[in-house]
Amino acid sequence: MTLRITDLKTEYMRNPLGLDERKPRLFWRLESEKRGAAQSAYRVLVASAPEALDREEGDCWDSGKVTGGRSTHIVYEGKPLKSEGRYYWKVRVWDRDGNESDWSETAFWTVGLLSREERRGAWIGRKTEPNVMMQPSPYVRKEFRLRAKPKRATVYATALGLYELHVNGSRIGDWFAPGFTDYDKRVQTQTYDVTGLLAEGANAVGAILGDGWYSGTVGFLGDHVYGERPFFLMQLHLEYEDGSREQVLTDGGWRTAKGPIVYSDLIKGETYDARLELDGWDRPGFDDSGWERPDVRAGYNGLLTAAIEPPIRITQTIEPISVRRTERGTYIYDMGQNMVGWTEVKARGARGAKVTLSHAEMLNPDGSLYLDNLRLAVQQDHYILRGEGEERYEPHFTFHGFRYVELIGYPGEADLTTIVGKVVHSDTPRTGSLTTSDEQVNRLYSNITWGQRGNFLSVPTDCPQRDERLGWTGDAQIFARTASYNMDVSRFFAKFVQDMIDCQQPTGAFTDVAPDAGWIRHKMWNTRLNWFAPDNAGWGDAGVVIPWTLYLMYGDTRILEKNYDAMARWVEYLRVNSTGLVRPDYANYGDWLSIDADTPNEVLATAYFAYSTKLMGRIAGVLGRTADEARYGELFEAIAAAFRGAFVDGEGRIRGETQTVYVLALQFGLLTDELKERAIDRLTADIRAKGNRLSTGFLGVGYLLPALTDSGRLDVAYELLTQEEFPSWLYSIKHGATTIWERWDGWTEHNGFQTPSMNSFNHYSLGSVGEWMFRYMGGIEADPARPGFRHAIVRPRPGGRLTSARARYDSLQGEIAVEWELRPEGRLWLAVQVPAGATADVYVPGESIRVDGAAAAEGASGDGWTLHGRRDNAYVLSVGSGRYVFESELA
Ligand code: RAM
Repeated sequence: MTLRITDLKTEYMRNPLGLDERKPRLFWRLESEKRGAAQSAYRVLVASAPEALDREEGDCWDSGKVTGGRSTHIVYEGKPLKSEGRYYWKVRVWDRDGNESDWSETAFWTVGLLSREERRGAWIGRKTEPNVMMQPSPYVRKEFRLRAKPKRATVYATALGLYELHVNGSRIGDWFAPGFTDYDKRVQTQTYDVTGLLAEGANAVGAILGDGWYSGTVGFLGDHVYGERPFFLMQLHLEYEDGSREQVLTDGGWRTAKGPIVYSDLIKGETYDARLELDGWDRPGFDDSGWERPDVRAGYNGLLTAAIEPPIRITQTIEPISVRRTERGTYIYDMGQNMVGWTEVKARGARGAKVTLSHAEMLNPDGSLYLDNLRLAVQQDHYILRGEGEERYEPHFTFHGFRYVELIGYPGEADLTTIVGKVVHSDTPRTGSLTTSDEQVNRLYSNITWGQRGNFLSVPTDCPQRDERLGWTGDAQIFARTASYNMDVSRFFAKFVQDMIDCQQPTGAFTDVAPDAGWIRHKMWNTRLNWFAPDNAGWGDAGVVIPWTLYLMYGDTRILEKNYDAMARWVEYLRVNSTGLVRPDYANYGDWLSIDADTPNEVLATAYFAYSTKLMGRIAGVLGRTADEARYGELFEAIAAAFRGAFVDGEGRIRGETQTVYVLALQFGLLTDELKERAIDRLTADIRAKGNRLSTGFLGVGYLLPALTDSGRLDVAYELLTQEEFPSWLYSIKHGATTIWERWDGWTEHNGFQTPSMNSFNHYSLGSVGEWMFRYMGGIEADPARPGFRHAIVRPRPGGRLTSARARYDSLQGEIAVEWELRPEGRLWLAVQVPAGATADVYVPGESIRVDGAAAAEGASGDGWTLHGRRDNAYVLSVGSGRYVFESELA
């Protein structure tokens, strides 16, 4: 048996519940000890019961033996799926010699409620308290009797707002459900299997409701953006052994009351009065006679869709590394890491005593919390003690960005065990890792991943601390590739693309934040803001760049198909709103937060117009739309020519003469060969003139090191990477940064803190250099012709002061690992690992190559590998799966 099958997934998830996808896609991985192991055929069986699979009967679908190596995105083509159906599946494969594998383990998925008529629960809420600005969080509950223990019990739940579900005394599910969407258009629903929690006789179900993005504060857009107060909708579907069914639905018969959560707001923090706790409210037998009847909402016009985004979870707890008692009698903790989430505190004290937890990213020079950059956000949680022994508290519907915590009003002596930090974000499993011989570069990589963990919370937010935390599209697109090396963001970004489409303007313009959350309206009202453009270059383009990135990294063609028309409308919008294919010079964000290097808007916008068009051509090609492919290809060439005509002079100078204009022109392919030479000379001259320093903002920074490396200036790329003087990545690290800062000059020796009106210390955009670290330094590159790493291009670029690097990427096929080390006398040692079922082209730089310890000549081949020849001072080999060791001599 040469191949083993592992990691069965449906729609990128392990055994997902409540899908509403009518043709879900199936995934598996292969394992083998043999080099070059690959699948030559597969057979999938899908059945309505596991027993049928045991008999090798696919009563829902039997794919038959299908020839081919594909093991991802296998589209279910069986019987139409039914609401609430359960589908079990397994797969068997054949290797290249025709050997049959064992059947895989059985996996399953369940289907949610597919039709609107099945949504029978009512939206219930609680009327607001008069004359109260910040409203208490409503509790809702229902008690019911079951005639027997059910065979299966499934909850379908959602809220306009946030909900925390409880069943018979247990808290169910994750945090911040149902997530942030444009609630005017859609809300996601979650599905939970609660079979194990229900019993014969009395049972209770309930929820605590939060305002969240629906009715709480959203960024700087104020509160009540979508609605006045939260509403909850739930259906509990029960199935008994005898086949009979029953439902418990939210309706006017439920009960509601306020409880201990005095208020809880994403941006404004929480106050919790433990004296008001409703002991036993989520268990049967609780006396709710004093509770009110809920307020039932008339209806909801938006769509209810099964959750696309991964759940938000606590993924780590962090203990503080130090604590200091201040003169005021408060305690200031250092968590040792700028993190996002909240703190849990334990206390013992008198009834009514109030403990406050205040959170900040930095300290002022006098050691106090630096709160200035929070703007209107209040990162404080207040806990009022009940006065009965040890009490523990953590907040419900709020989160903070912080490294430091001030504990105020603490009864008794606090120490390092008094608080613990909880790291909270969308649970996108880790897929990448990078370590090098250089501690600072390692720290930089760590800061990049912390920036992602801190900001991927339902949507990719710009920052987690101030009153903003919005899904800025420009930030997301420049970081998308880095993000997808670091973590499995397949569904996270698929959801964000949906958010972008939901707020695409009738003109075709993609907005600069998504969900839009009334931002467009806000821009129109607010004279201070109405100079913003509707279609910012590098922001709106996220609508094309992100789907393309998902295709490249995961091989997802459905995301391209599904959104093709929307993407085409964006490119058409750009075309119509340009003159002679040159985009206008009106206000936009430009190369946001560059350092004394303003890139002219029209240059930037025309370059991005070309880039989106180029990607559209490729996307059309992938989808077999050949006429469109040709049309976009021609349009791209014409835009590139217009760009050169309008902005590039005879000496190859590009208008603006910033580093960014050169790197964009190079990376987007806007220049002729001759102009390319000049551009790279001008770019390096500018970097040299600045003392080997960069000046790029959000957009330029992502392409800077790739452009240098692709143009033969790997040396300059490494110099920038390891530059420690301002502005540089390592400058912040030299000054203790544990996350990527919003601005190169967020804090400098010469000026101290930047303006508090915009100074986040946890913004991932400038961390887009992570992409270069994986693709070039580590050398793990995707191949657009065989996307999703069915075929990888492995081309590590040792250089700079680094003497070794190790990069790993857990692709859909399995783990790809590259490890290189410089050994004495200029020798390079390189180990490459390719997962079963995948292949790679490996570029080994240097002279006189050895493969697996033996000298090899061009044209040679061995177990799993063939050495083809030389290109760009490197040996080029093709390899199958397995681990290979190469050695060479670097010049
Ligand atoms: C800032 C945001 C974001 C950026 C926009 C243009 O307010 O933090 O990062 O995309 O401006």
